[in-house]
Amino acid sequence: MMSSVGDLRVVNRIAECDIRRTGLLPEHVTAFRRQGVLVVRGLLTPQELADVQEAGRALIDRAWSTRSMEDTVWTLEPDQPGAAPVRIEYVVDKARPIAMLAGHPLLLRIMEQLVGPNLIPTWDSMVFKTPAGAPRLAWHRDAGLYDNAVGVTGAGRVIDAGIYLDPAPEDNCVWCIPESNYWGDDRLTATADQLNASEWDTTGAVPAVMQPGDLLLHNILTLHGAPAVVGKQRRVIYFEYRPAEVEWQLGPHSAEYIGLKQQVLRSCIQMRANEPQFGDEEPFDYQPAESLRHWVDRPEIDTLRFAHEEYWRW
Ligand SMILES: O=C(O)CCC(=O)C(=O)O
Repeated sequence: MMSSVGDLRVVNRIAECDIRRTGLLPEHVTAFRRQGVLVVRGLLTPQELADVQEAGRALIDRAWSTRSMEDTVWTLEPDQPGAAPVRIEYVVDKARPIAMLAGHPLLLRIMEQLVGPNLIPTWDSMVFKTPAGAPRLAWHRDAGLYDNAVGVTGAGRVIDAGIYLDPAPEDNCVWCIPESNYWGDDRLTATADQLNASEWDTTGAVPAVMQPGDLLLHNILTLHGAPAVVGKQRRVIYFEYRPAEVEWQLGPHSAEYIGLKQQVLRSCIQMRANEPQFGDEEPFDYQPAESLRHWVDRPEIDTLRFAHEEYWRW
């Protein structure tokens, strides 16, 4: 079901932006602030999509062949029958095409518009379903929530950006409840408990049906979940972004983390700018407020992996 309001298309109630046709328009920003979710079509070119798909394939193959739990979440202990990997952390450090994706100028301009000029990357992960299967992802808000989270960021400046490497049809996609980003804790908990009481209940939710190369933005406060699936592949690269001033004042990471992740971002932008494939692009111009340029005077970094647990403030 699709309706059209000017340039803003509304599909099953999630607003959509055709990014290479219109850019991110004020009505897309308004829809995201209101609903806590926005579909952005066609972020990746076919070549970049193929490169990141190949990188994703290699990371999953490595998980299967090593059965390692390092930075990798499995459904069961990896040596148990039926175990399957479902998540790999710090993927920017593990694959050059994913590091270059983290420097994508169109992606970063969207994030700058929504998060503000002081955006920093916080989490980077690949969440995936292999044909071996993945269990339901229960209804939840994402981690790293603030006290009084709705007051801090109900309108959405802490954002998860999911870049799709495979199709996500209705029976294998993320579902979310628009405007739940404004719910208080009691309503949120009661609704999640109710929905999670049965194997898969989508009451009040809408599906985020995605195509490879698309981007799904969700406010980390938006209630979302995904059904169990077997026999299908769906890989999503998730980059989370936060405003540095919020991280500086409230955490969850230490102040030192801000400078390190700004260095990661700047390295990814530079890596992409040096790559002939992206020679025609205007690189993203990262210009946070002067007082929040925490990379200045820091030693060079030799990794893109800064483990959360070494930098928690809480
Ligand atoms: O891509 C998915 O299936 C959902 C991932 C998710 O909600 C999460 O990792 O918190």
